Amino acid sequence: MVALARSPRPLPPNVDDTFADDVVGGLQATPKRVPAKYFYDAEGSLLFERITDLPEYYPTRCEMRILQENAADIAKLIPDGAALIEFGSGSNKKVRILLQAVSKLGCYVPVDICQEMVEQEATELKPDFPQLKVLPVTADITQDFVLPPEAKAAPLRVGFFPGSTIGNFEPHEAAGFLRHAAKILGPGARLIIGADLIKPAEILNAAYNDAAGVTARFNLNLLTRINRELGGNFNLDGFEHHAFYNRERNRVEMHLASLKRQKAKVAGETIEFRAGETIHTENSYKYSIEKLSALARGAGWRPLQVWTDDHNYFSIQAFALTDEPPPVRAAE
Ligand code: AVJ
Repeated sequence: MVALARSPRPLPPNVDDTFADDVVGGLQATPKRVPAKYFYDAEGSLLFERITDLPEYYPTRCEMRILQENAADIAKLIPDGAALIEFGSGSNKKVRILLQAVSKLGCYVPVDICQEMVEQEATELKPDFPQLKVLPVTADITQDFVLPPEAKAAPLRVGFFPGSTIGNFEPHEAAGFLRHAAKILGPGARLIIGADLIKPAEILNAAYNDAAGVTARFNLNLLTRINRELGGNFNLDGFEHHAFYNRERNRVEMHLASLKRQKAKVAGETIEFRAGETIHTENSYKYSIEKLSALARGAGWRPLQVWTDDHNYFSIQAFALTDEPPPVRAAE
């Protein structure tokens, strides 16, 4: 047993080791919560890949379709010599569609909190795009990070934020992210965002409660990760996956519900659970096209174009940075 409260791996620059603090802080709060970004250890990333293939989980298929059918149009937003910056690039299958459609990209910068992930991405793209300059950056996209000099020197930068990852943020955090992306990408920038749309609750509930139980395993894997990396002793049989659409707030919530009164230790702290008490592990906000463009406008972005699938389940929305400085940041 390792008594380490912190991950033993050396940390890449740009990434703070806040896992222990975030988990302990979140479990000591009321209601209990853990940030959704911690789902993605190696096992969690594999489970998420499996989720994207589930019959009930429509977002990835819809987004891939939209990208495939509109690649030439979307690529027009990425001029010759531009730097393409992907925020949180878990897999490269979406960006490949864009890379095939653009003629002379200056460089491609995948940014992800997981170093193995960005490096693997660079290696996998090499054989198919031998001319492409891939400059991976390991960073938490919600924090400030520095672009490689070549991306800074490019005539303009285009951000790519697919996968409805923006839905994991609280709306005010999403606004904060959009302002932060504007600052990182700089003058003349464009931004291409994949966002899940509001739709009937039955479809949403099915997508997050798949019959094969993969989403449940993905959710519970967070406890496995906490046990391993933070010296936790969660009993996985004592918790259950709960996911439901919260109509008032336009979000799917995921929770881990304690099946009984119990205690667990994490990083030396004892956490008590009432029977039925939950750890809130994820919000997946669904946006209308208007709501997302309003959020983007408020952060200094001008809506350019929107693409959707035939069912209007998912959207890809493009924005350009306006010349005016973004509105003064309101207190949050
Ligand atoms: C990767 C955040 C877009 O919210 O749909 C999938 C994560 N959670 N099933 C989503 C997820 C449960 C996913 N995002």
